[in-house]
Amino acid sequence: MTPHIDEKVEPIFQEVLNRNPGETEFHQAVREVLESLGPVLVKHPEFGHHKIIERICEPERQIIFRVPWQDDEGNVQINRGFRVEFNSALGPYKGGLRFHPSVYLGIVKFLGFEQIFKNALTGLPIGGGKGGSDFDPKGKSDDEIMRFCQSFMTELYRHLGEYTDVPAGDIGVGGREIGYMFGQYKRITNRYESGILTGKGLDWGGSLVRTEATGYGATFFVQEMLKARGDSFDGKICTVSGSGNVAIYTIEKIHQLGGKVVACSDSGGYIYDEQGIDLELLQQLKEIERRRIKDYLNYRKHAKYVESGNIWNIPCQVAMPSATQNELNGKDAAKLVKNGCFAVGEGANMPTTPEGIRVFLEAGIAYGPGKAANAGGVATSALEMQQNASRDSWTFEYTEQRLEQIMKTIHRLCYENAEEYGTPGNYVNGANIAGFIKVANAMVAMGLV
Ligand code: NDP
Ligand code: 2IT
Repeated sequence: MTPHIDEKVEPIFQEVLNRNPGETEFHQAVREVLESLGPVLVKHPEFGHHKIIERICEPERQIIFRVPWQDDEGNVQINRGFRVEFNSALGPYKGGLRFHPSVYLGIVKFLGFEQIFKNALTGLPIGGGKGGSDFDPKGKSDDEIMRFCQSFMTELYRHLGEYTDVPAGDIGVGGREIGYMFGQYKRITNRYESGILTGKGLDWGGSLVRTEATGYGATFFVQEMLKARGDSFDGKICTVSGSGNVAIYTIEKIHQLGGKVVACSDSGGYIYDEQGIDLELLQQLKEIERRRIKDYLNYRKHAKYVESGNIWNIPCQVAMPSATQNELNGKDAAKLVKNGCFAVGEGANMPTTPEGIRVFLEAGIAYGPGKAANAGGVATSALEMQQNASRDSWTFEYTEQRLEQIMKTIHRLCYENAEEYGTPGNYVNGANIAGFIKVANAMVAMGLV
């Protein structure tokens, strides 16, 4: 059935459009959730009475600030910083920071909005938020990155707290940036508060498996979708877009589970390696040397690099978009389905356009939306918070088991809610409904706040 907004919900969506002009990604993310909620209001009239949808679409707090810093040539640079504290019904605001030139309020709000439902699905006590900056880390020296992070944190620190708001990484923010930001927080406040950021280094409060968690978790989610259809990763040809944190550990876990990833990409193009992506080489190029994916060819002569190429043209059985929003459109989806793809798991946030989603749902393939499939990252961040709170650190094996169990539970929740609300197999509805109901119940219980 083609997704549409129920007539009771339509005026709420119109109001969101009016109140947030020009924020197209935010509109897209809200529309997708609201399309799932018509039947929920029928079963739960109290949510309508308490105006839960209207309240959930309005962030609790939005912070926008100037980030001045000096580059290596001594020039003054100005960027814009954001933190949108969207919803704290289930716990402190939790969600990553993105450093990318495309960042503006509409991107931060779409990410923060989706984070509310994603975090609810994890079953852990975390609310939803997101932040970042239009700063472009590409080509910057370590010193420049450090000065930027210090300036960014000099404003952000006053809004953070173990019980208030706990950021982490996202595009352009990894272990290095979290380190610089944690150092600055500690310096300004004179407090060693491990619980104010996640994704920390293993020697200073970080959790094992957090680096791997999003990619591993997304792969576990797809494994569950395949299991539900009596299938597995074994022998499957896969493509994974991106070559950053999420893509790398998606590739690793797929290989561990017996699949073969033949292509990955960055914003310059994709590489195709029919023997399977050489993960060690990819990690050396991307994690250590911070080079372009094109350089893979220098070491694997038989591979192919297609500049500005479209990775979704490559035939595969499982596709895992793990780069950025709207990277897979209706045409790409149709091509994937035509080429025999029968499972899609989103490591990235909102990588598939609404037309693409429609194609996947109409084709009846297993389609796991980002807010469910990539929840393993933030879930493991919540496990890092647990370890910090108890001044403990768990083993890799134990933490990975917890992650796998969480992903299984999220899959089951999505699967069951999709069935209960009359759209079996539709993980989009399942995720939106299951996440929304948890947050809505908490908001009703806490009164008008
Ligand atoms: P990284 O910065 O580590 O990697 C991002 C990758 O995506 C790079 O290969 C990058 O290529 C590519 N990319 C980014 N922006 C664009 C763009 N506008 N066009 C084309 N390619 C692009 O980020 P992550 O791996 O952490 O994040 C990837 C996705 O996963 C994002 O959607 C993020 O929101 C989501 N996510 C991340 C989580 C985490 O824990 N890190 C958790 C849940 C979701 P290039 O280097 O050329 O820019
Ligand atoms: O989109 C996401 O879930 C993240 N970038 C991870 C957030 C977190 O707080 O770990």
